[in-house]
Amino acid sequence: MKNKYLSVAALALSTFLFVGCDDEDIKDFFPKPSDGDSKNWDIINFEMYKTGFLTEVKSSNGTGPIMVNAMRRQSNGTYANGNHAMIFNTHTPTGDDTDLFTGIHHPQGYDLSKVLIINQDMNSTPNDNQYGGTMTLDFSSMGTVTLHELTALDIDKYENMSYVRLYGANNRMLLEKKLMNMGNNSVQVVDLGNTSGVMRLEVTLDGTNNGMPAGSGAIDNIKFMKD
Ligand SMILES: [Ca+2]
Ligand SMILES: [Ca+2]
Ligand SMILES: [Ca+2]
Repeated sequence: MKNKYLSVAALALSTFLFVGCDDEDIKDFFPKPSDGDSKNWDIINFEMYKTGFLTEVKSSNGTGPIMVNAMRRQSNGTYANGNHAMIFNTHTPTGDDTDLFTGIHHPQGYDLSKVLIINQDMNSTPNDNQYGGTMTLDFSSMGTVTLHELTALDIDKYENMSYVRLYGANNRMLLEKKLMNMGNNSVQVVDLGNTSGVMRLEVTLDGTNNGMPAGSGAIDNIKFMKD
């Protein structure tokens, strides 16, 4: 008898749960992955690298190499010679770049750990260049790739000419996306529209601050797939 009462109670409870849990509730509980997130994107997150200069990276799966270059703009608006692509640790900012901090107590709760910056000089201490420039990732060793998204850090109000641009064969521009100006330490995930046929990704940090060229910030978590 005891068992029978229990099974009746269980049936009543399951009926209650079934009735009380309509489709909307189920959707809320299991949020749908955004378009493309169900695919196995390769991700460049820079976590396998120490702080310092670098000229190529691999994805966290070892896909690559992807050639990396950073052109540094100078205070007079011209570009310096040399590749200034630098790995920066956002947990322990160097070069007075606390606006590139992420981790515990980040205002939006992001932890990007290692990111890519344009260094302000050729010294080995990571130090973000305040006058802007262009970071380039060249995927052409793999033929072409599809770009899903990237994450940008610390794009300030006065850096309002900052763009992500994707290029394919014959240097044709396939996508141009303006970065949002969200201020110090801000993190934004930039949708790259699952653009295929990409050979090169360029991120240009550009603006004007008190009459001087401006553009600082970092990139991370570039999600792509070989075509
Ligand atoms: Ca700095
Ligand atoms: Ca990272
Ligand atoms: Ca800043």
